[in-house]
Amino acid sequence: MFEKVLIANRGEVALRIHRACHEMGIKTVAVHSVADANAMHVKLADEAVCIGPAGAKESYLNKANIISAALMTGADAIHPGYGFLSENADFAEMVEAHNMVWIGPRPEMIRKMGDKVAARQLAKEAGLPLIPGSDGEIKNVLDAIQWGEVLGYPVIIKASAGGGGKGMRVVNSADEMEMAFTLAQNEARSSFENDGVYMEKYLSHPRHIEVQILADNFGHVIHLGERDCSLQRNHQKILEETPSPALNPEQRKKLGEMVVAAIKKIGYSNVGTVEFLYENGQFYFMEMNTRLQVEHPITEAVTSLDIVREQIRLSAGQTLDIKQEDIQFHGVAIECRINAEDPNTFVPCPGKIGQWHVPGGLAVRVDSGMYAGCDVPPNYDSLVAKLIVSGRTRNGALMRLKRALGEFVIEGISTTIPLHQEIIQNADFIDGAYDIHWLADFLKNRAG
Ligand code: MV4
Repeated sequence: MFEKVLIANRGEVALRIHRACHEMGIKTVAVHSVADANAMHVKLADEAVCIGPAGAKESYLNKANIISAALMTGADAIHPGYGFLSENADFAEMVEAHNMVWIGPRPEMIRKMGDKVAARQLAKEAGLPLIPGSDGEIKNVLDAIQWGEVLGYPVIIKASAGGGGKGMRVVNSADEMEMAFTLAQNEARSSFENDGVYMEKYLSHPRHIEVQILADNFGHVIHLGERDCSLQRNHQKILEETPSPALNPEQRKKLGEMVVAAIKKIGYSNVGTVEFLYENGQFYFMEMNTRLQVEHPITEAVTSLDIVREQIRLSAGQTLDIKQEDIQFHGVAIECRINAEDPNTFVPCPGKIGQWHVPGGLAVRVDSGMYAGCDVPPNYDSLVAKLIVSGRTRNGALMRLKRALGEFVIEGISTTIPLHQEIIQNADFIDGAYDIHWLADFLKNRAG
């Protein structure tokens, strides 16, 4: 096992990884920007290295400085967390080239899954159901119009190098195609330095359902159930829950088995998440995330597993000693992402936190890097805390969530707590009757 891990991240996820390391007897190295000199992830770590000025490009995305910090402190491995360099295959290769372990899947797998056309092909070969779409990239407008005919409108054009919603364009008819194709291609080129695009049939009212997997280097694969992440705004998830209120136990079992079989065929190892769109009782592969995810704690809450601990073990080359039949799912867990944002306009609201009091009690978890008197710098993501509650039933979890949100005190900045309080009292939400477009409608109606 590793003796020392460098955590190439900040905020709550840096704390999350630090905690898993310390429970395993592993020393931690924090890296931080100038703006984060007083951040909690720096205080908790055994050692800390400043890697650059406030801007993320010059600090948390500064590959050379992070590698230097790891070499200087004698770290055996680097954990990238989520965001920043977590799905950067070049960085993963750099870590390995310097004889350290990358805590994540093999760089080649990150690269393949980062190419959405290649990922679709891999998923298809592994037996996952795809959204009907183009075989490979679309090269020109003529090609695009032909695929539009084949698939039937509406269709969606996506960037091969995209993901997470960047560079997508819905096309409703052949008339719109020339314009949409050209814009999508240009947008892809300027955003990703890669103008590859492909096309899928557009699903108009799907849910976003994703499956967490764990896989070792010896072909052992298990799934930890699904998460419903349909509640999102501008491709930023706001609230996630497990199990999905849309699935019955039979569908859940089938989905899990399908994903495990596919992951074995693909030969993927480490933690990962397979994302699906779900509409009219059908699942369609969307993409695969080759990292630890923000919302992993809801899965931990219903399985009692420590996903980061397992990830570290897997990366150290240990076998997955948990079998699928050892996994028991109990109850329901829900996560609210609490952002430093205006709850009505979503404008980021960095600043100095005054009073800070987190809720507690049975089945309540708060993951946060914040504390009373700390700064929320303007340079990074606005997430200030994740509130995760669980309950024996969905209703029980919702009652607990309402209670916990009411206990939270964050002064000095605006947060999205009031938005969560409204959402969880909505009748549709309480019924679990929401898809990926539900929140936009809710916000529109709320604005009056
Ligand atoms: C889609 C889709 C409808 N039909 N693909 C958004 C993120 C990116 N990973 C893929 N996305 C979508 N792909 C087809 N064929 C709708 C979305 C989508 C979406 C998906 C998941 C969660 C929220 C979303 C919000 C808008 C659009």
